[in-house]
Amino acid sequence: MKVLLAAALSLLPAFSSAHCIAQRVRVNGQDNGQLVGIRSPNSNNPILNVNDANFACNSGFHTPVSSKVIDVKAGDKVGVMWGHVIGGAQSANDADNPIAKSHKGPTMFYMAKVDNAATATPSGLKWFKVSEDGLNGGTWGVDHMIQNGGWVDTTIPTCVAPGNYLLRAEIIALHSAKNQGQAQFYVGCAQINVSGSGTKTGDNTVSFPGAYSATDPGILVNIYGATGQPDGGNKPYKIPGPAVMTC
Ligand SMILES: *[C@@H]1O[C@H](CO)[C@@H](O)[C@H](O)[C@H]1NC(C)=O
Ligand SMILES: [Cu+2]
Repeated sequence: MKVLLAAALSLLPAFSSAHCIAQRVRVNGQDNGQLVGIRSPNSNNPILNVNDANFACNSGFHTPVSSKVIDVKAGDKVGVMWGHVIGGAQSANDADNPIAKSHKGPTMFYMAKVDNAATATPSGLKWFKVSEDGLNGGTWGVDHMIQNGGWVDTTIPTCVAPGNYLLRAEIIALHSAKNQGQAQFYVGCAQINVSGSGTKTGDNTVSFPGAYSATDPGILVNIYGATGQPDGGNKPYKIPGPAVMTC
């Protein structure tokens, strides 16, 4: 019994360090390449504090940060790829690439209007939510991300005004989230230039940090049901943040 418990505990550090990094951007399936047009951190460690000063776009960037601003049209499908480390797999047959399977949780995208996406400071911006994928029939947004080889796509709303934006990709890993301060936030920001004839620069805008509280029902949450499965206890999962903008 003691031996089993010790063995189980010894697995925990490896379990919790199987993190991920946002690192590629694709437009309608066309990959722009590794670290092009995206601010990606060097470290795959998550942010744990919802009030972290760098909650918007992360910190500790791989340098030089890409000066590329990726052209997209309103209505285009834009995707961000996540990987265990920069480059994807850490080793051959890396079971924790793009992320450890334990890391259940939602995936989301937000956008914020900026003057120049290559140089914009991410703090103090007004972010609107573009899309979200939480828990549906026992399947999490992160499960879809893993099924898609690390890619998560979103559609740039057709009503968005032309111009530069930061596109914030986010994953929340909830495997330890029953304890306050243990939800893991992974973020990266793509640099995009939207063309089109829309006029909106957001609805239900929020600040990062500021939008989330450590005790939000989707952040301080036990995702394990009575059978020990990460099924949310068959209750609906409340994705943090504002409602998705509609056109
Ligand atoms: C954004 O795209 C528009 C339309 O294609 C173009 O005229 C403009 O120069 C681009 N701006 C930037 C900063 O890339
Ligand atoms: Cu992790």
